[in-house]
Amino acid sequence: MVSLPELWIPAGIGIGSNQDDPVEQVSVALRALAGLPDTHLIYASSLYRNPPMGPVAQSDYVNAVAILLTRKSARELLLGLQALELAQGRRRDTELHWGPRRIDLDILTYGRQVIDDPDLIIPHPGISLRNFVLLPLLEICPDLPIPGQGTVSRLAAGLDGTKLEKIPTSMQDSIQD
Ligand code: A4P
Ligand code: MG
Repeated sequence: MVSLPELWIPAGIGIGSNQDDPVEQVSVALRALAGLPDTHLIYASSLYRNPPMGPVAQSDYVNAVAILLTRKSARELLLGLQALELAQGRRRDTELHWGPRRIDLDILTYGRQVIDDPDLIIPHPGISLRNFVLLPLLEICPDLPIPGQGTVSRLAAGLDGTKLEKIPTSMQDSIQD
């Protein structure tokens, strides 16, 4: 019997925090992503401090993005990310929609797949409007295709990055430990 090669899919992950030492929370999340089973962390962007988007008055966020290679299905990956959020102390029951959170892990892209289910939308619908997603993606993978929308570099052209402050590496925990 011929065994099929394992299928590894590149997945873009958005990471955000604005509670409980956001630099530390994002660094912890990157290390946790590096330890996900059936998954490799390929690239991690710098961390960027930036003002909150949306209607809720809240503290600044720290955002970053990562590229994984995974053998998980998109749905398994979502469950994996939600388990990491829970393990990191995210409390969905007390959160406002779009309000402050300790850690938020979103699937931005999963290969070239387009998924439009009630509980899983890929590509993430906010990508083209979010400089805190596109500019970190531009740093690590400008040629990444966002299905139906063009590449990261095309989407990021002309975006205002003046409110994104790159956090010096010395302030981040190393994710290589
Ligand atoms: N869901 C659907 N598609 C996906 C996907 N591609 N990845 C569903 C992850 N989850 C996905 O998510 C709610 C539901 O979305 C999940 O149950 C999942 O089935 P959530 O994280 O529990 O709730 P949420 O935080 O209200 O939604 P979301 O979409 O993560 O929030 P947003 O839109 O990211 O808003 N400002 C700055 N500067 N930086 C930020 O990171 N984040 C928010 C949160 C507001 N303002 C911000 C930032
Ligand atoms: Mg989320």
